[in-house]
Amino acid sequence: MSEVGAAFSRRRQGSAGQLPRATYAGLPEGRTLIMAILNVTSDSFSDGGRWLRAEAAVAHGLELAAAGADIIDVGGESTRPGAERIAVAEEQARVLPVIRNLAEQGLAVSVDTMNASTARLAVEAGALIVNDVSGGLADEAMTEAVISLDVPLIVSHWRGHSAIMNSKAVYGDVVAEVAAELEYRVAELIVRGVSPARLLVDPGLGFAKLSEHNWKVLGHLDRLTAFGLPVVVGASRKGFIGELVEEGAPMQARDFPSAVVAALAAQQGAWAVRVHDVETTKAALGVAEAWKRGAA
Ligand code: PMM
Repeated sequence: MSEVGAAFSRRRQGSAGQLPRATYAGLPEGRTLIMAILNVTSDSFSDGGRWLRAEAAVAHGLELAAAGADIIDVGGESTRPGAERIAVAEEQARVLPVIRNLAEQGLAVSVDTMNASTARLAVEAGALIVNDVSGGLADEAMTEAVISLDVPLIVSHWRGHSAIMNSKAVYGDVVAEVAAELEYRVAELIVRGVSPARLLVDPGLGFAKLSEHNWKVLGHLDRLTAFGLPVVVGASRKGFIGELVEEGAPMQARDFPSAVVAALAAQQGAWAVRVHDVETTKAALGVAEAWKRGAA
């Protein structure tokens, strides 16, 4: 077995039968958390340009928290299919003032970035979690950054940047390949020195995945929860959800089906769901929790 494979199976044996370590900086335990999306971007597919001014972004972050968000996920670079990269300095100018302000007001903040330097500055500004949709693959320096910062890292399944990712949505068995690639990535990070207790995984819905791939991966989410690591699911308002509502309907029409996906993901043991509409998600997660209590 390779060094990477051995590291993962050692880690797995160590965690057999235990629930994922999912206690970060006082975040609630025992229920699926709501990670609310705060895109400080000009071109995100569902809310681009709305929160580009720092004051507007901070005000929206506070609204999301008041509505019941547990974590505010602040991102400055759009990762919608086809999106071009932006300069790191531009990303930092967008997210850092917002993160600093929200963290100072006592909110739990994660930073959605593929850049190690942004992750470092964001954590200095008060972010508790680094959410890297590339799982550290886009920037060589990310692994070192999360090790030295000693912060949790959300590792998504990822095959390449937004500009080219749709061409990489080619699978024989999507469930097996996503699980294997993500498992390999996690093992690599562990071999390089990231503590397993600092890792979370995410199927990366929409990243090098067509609708049918997203649904397959969701339908077999147990393959990812079996890693024994906290699982984050980000389906909110994505194109495959949009296909369930009337063509041309406003983005908000995707919030109800997104919330249903959140409840189903919660039932499958998701640690957190990354969403736009906190209120509807909260109601849906309430159903999942009541159902779970009923089943206990
Ligand atoms: N999706 C997007 C951005 N960041 N982070 C995680 N952990 N999981 C996701 O699925 C994810 C993400 C793209 O969607 P957006 O434009 O709505 O932010």
